[in-house]
Amino acid sequence: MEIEKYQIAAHNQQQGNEQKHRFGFAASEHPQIENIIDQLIKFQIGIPSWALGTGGTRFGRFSGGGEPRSLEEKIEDIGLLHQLNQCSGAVSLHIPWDTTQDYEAIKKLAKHHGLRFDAMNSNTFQDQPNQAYSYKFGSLQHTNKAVRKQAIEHNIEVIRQGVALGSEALTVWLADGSCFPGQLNFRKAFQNTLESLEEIYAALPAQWKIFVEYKAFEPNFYSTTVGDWGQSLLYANKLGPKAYTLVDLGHHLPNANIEQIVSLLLMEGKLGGFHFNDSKYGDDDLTAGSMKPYQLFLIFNELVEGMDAKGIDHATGLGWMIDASHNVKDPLEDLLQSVEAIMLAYAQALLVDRKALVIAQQENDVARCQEVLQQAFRTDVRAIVQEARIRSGGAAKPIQLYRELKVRENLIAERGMKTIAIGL
Ligand code: PSV
Ligand code: MN
Repeated sequence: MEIEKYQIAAHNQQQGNEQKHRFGFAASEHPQIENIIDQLIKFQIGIPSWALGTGGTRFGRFSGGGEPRSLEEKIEDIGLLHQLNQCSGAVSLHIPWDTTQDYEAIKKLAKHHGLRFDAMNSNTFQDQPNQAYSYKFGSLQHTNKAVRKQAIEHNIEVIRQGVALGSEALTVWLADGSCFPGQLNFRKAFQNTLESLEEIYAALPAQWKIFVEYKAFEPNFYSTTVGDWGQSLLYANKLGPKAYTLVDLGHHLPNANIEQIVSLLLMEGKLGGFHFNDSKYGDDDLTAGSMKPYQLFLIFNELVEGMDAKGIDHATGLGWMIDASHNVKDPLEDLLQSVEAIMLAYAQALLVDRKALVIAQQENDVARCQEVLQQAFRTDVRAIVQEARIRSGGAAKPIQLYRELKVRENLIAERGMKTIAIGL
């Protein structure tokens, strides 16, 4: 299914003058509004290919039907999102789940939907059928060189597939670690992982980056070999200039100050990319901004400040991707909500009065610092984000139009009720 331009135009027409009034008010309040709109229009969020189906837990999975059955259908779904909001213009693939035989056809299809390929993800956390060695006790860290070699080769194969599709980054997330004290020699595990990553790094084409994603725990519950940003940064520094840290918002121990992590990684020139999601307890993979919208804003506040300080382009400087799972919502509606929350946080961060904040910080005027930040956070920027979306050809109210056009019902009619998207 595809949404036609005239359907979006008719929907936008129907919204009447409400948006004009709301945006007019925002414009009168913020003289820099056109600049903010330009930045919002350029900002694109990568959609993970593995988040288009219903997620589940180890206790069960309740599919809503119409899930994409192939890579082509996953791209079609992301195309629908992008038609609706015009800011989901990238896709992040996971190999081998998304391996294709026809790269040219996939590239053409993505182009048709206005999508580019963001970071490719390797998978050495699951065993694949016909695989010679098991990853039960790790992959790049494994005590057996042959297992490490197999995992290295898989990552190099992912780079090869990414090159064929026009991607320019590889994200490595390792489940490697240990479940019990004494199981692992930490230093040996680190060294093995580093040596393996060095071999993968050596296979990166000139323009490519490698993102080392960290995670505190799960599936291993005693130690994780890339367990936090410090360990990821160690690897990235040792590997070289093409290596960066990737921050997944759900991968920290409770109450970690993620905005401070982001700020320091940017300072070190080592922040490469993001996996957006939200959480209450652990790696819950919930809709971005659904639990802690203030935290999301504070992260964007550091991003904007830190990127501007370094002259990094907001839209292209980092890999902006979602990594979420949807147990009870329609995956496409959930992704629309995540993208919207990210855009709102970005817009609010662009509104922060930086000069006033610098002065207040310099003067140790703590109350004023909070006032400056919360002035931006408490601003209703929905009309600004909506205006940017409408100007770039998207729908004023993406979820409303999605429902009016009965997109899910159409997908179920096309694909059936019992389809299962390949992924987790
Ligand atoms: C691991 O929890 C993770 O965040 C990594 O990014 C994986 O690639 C992704 O989820 C899907 O399993
Ligand atoms: Mn992730």
